[in-house]
Amino acid sequence: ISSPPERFNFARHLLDANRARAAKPAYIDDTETLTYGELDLRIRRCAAGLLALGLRPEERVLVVMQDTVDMPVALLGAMYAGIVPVPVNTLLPADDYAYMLAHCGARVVLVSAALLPAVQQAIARSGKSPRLVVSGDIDALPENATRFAALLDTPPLAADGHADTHGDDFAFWLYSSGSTGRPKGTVHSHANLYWTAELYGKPVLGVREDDVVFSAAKLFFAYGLGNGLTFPLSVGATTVLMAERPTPQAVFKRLVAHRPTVFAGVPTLYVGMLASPDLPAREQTALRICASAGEMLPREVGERFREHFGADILDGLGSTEMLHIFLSNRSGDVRYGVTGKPVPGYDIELRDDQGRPVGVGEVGDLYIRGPSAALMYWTNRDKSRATFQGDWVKSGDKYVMDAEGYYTYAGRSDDMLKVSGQYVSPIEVESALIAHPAVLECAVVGRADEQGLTKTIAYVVPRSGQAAGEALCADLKAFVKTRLAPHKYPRDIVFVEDLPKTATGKIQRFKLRALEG
Ligand code: 3SK
Repeated sequence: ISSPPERFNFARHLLDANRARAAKPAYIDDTETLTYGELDLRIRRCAAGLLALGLRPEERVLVVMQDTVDMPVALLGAMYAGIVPVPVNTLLPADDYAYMLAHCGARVVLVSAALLPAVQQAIARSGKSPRLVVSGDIDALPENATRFAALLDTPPLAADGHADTHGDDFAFWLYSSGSTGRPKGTVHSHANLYWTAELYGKPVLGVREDDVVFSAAKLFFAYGLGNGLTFPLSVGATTVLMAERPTPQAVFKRLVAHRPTVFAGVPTLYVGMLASPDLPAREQTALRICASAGEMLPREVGERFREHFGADILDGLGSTEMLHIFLSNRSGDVRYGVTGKPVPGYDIELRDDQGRPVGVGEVGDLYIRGPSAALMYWTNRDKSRATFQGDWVKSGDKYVMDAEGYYTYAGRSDDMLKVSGQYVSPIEVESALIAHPAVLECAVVGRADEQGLTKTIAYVVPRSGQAAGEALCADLKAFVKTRLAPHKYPRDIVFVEDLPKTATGKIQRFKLRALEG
């Protein structure tokens, strides 16, 4: 696989790759179909529009957008102009947006109309006054706002008018969560996108020009960005986008209506799909291959899915820091319950606490080396140094390798939980719970459900005089939902008289984990 040229702009690279497909649908969303020719034109118009707003190459633009055709246009339009898009989770509370806005220093926010209220609250709290560009239907535009549609009326940059970026120039950021502190702005280059397509999208997932691709994981996730943008556009496939939440019903509707051949989801979704009475018959769908990431895919889920749809799910492990999957099962060599082998082009090492390689069958901390690694965490030198160690990136996962070279997940190295494919920091959930007047103390851990998937459980010591029961339980869940992204609320609350602690008063989460078996 050849390296990209030194001067390399990923948006320009995709436009060049698809010049001969002007009439072919590139994207189908809930309201329109965009051909490759129209995509090309809109990207160049968007690039010109962002520059006309006064943005300059290397400046960040915050992107709080649902998955509609405007989202890839926004991301690639910014990159074409050398501007750095920062797509963020669309389900975050206003406080998180306020932090990100201040941290990335964006002077422009691209936002879907449905998400405008949260963004406006964030702006009010941040003390900043960015310009807003609103995608989708909206009756009354706020002051200081432009319609995304108006941006697309800007005369386009020329077909060779892209920013003359180096492959290692900043292309975009993604925020990645940690067990402590604020999310980290993970900075990726133009070349990194290229590498994920060349190393995983084409040879492992096997996305082809004749595919219709549908990713339930949204474009603001590293996983969804690869599945729904980098890979299909690198081979000229057609991609289905969905703005709504990825419930089994919403997914079934697209599987039947658009008959995607490639589908990407997370284990919780696959479990929900298989349990649903509305599961479509194999004949109603056209699945050829599927991907799963985010947490370990339980073996029986993969097996039942294959039996029903006749398509394998390739379970893999990726990270925001590596941009996409670096350890994966392969078609023709699928072992459900195992994450597979290193994706060619990536090296994996398992190390003990002293940093020495562990032997076959021993659990070690997973380190990865590969060309799609992020450049750094923005303005976070300590965490950058702890994660990006020379050529190697510390993943934070524990793994074990068997004698045949297959890797199996053995837990997280820190207290982080992965719920529905997204990180949840127990400390963040505890901080939200403790703000409730009825809570004296609390500790949050993960519990595996009957499928083996992690759910968040809170152990709560109520203040004296507080009745611990159903009503308080419901109240606490609702309270957390108002403060944190919805996937973070505790699915179960256990009321206890006290929490296990060390002599110095530190909560011993491992003892609670042991209770959870
Ligand atoms: O969670 C994962 O395994 C993953 C996969 C691809 C890209 C990003 C992530 C976090």
